[in-house]
Amino acid sequence: MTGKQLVKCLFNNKLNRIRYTGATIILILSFTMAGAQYISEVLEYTPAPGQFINSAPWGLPSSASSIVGTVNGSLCLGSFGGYVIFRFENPVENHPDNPYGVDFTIFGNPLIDWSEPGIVSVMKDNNENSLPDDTWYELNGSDYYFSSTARNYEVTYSNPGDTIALDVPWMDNTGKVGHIRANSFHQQPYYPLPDSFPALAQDQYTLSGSVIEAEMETTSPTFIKSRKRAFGYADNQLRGTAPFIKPDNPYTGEVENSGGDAFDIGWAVDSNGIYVDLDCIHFVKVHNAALSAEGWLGELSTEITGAVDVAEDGSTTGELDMIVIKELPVEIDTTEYQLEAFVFHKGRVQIDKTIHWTSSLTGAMVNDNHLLTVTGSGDLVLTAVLAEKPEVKTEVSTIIKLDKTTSGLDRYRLSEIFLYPNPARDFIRIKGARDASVSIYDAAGKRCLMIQAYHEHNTIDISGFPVGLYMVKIDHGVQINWLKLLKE
Ligand SMILES: [Ca+2]
Ligand SMILES: [Ca+2]
Ligand SMILES: [Ca+2]
Ligand SMILES: [Ca+2]
Repeated sequence: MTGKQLVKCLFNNKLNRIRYTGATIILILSFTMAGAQYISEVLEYTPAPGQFINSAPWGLPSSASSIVGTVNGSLCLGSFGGYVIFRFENPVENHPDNPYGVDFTIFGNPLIDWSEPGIVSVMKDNNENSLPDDTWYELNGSDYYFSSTARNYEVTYSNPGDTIALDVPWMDNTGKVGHIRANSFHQQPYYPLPDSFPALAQDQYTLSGSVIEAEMETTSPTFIKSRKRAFGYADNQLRGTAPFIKPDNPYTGEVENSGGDAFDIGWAVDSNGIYVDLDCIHFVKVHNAALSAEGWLGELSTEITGAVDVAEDGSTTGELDMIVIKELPVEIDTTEYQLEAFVFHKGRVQIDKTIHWTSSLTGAMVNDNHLLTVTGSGDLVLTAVLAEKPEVKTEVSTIIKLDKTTSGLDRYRLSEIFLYPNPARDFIRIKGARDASVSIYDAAGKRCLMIQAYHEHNTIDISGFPVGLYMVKIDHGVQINWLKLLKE
């Protein structure tokens, strides 16, 4: 943050303090007290239907109040899209001396194998009216580049009526339908009731936002897992110990310091997915990012127990690089499988870094485009190592079962999909693409080009692109490939 930006943040803060308190003496105190801010006010709580909604302690308006001034409240957002908007009394600074670059921590109630990820968005009070009527910027988490992540997802929930728990039907904006299932543990209606949530329509309502795929493991019906995401989601990382102003390092799997989910304002992106540099923020929004119903445990629903900003501390250091790999299915029955792996530095994607792969299974190999090929069956552990920094590594595992009858899916041979020439100056073609949707992203994650119904003989004009590295997404519906492109 520049000195000028800092002054602007503090000046905004000063105006707010005067507006709220009229007491300049408190204003001076707030300038000298470092960190240690909890949520000061919840501005909106709009849950999605869910088993904890309409009942204490998790799903009433009083639940929203419970997360103010503490890290031990109890608030449930319900199913996908349910959200809460809160603020801290003073702006949260994106300060360069904050540990690991992270600026605030949100606490939830995750377990070791039970994550209920929420996506966090932030807003700066640009018009200085103390209202969240400015622009939301989403904080990009580890799963942002996965093929299963989507923006602008919408789910409409319909009220089944009655005064007892009934399945709540939903339909998404791709036409998919399902139910939030009623269970025997929670017998009140799951659709928000008018007494508590008078602003919500009683026939149906729609919630929207980015969606990620929950990584559910259901091979054992009595021990269902929802795997922890790598970084950047609420209700995901375990809690550590006080003081809570000293945060977890989000780029390591272990719990450091306060634990909980640490967020860096530097992960903020605009609606085009381009990183923006905010010097401070005033409002935070969390929405449940996953739509999933799993057996007797009920739907995934983000919980929040409080939030706190972090204290500046230039002396705290730790690993800031991370390799994130999309989890593999429990079993793979094909000789080729497209991996999705991304290198991050301080939570921002780095597409020019090289990953080296090693495998526990003879004959298994991963090429430069992260395409896995195998020649035989067995347990497979893949280790991805950052070439320039071997201590940064990530493992994924699966079981290769080639003898199993393969599905009837008409798979393309993945190794036959490649783009050429590469490096390229004016145009590229993608061999093996048939009626595919092709998108090209730049190093900032911005989509520069999208072509529908692409066929392998067509040329793609990239002559206007700036020189640099790009990621090309080739979507065949049944499968998605990511390839790197170097523009000269
Ligand atoms: Ca930061
Ligand atoms: Ca939870
Ligand atoms: Ca405003
Ligand atoms: Ca950590």
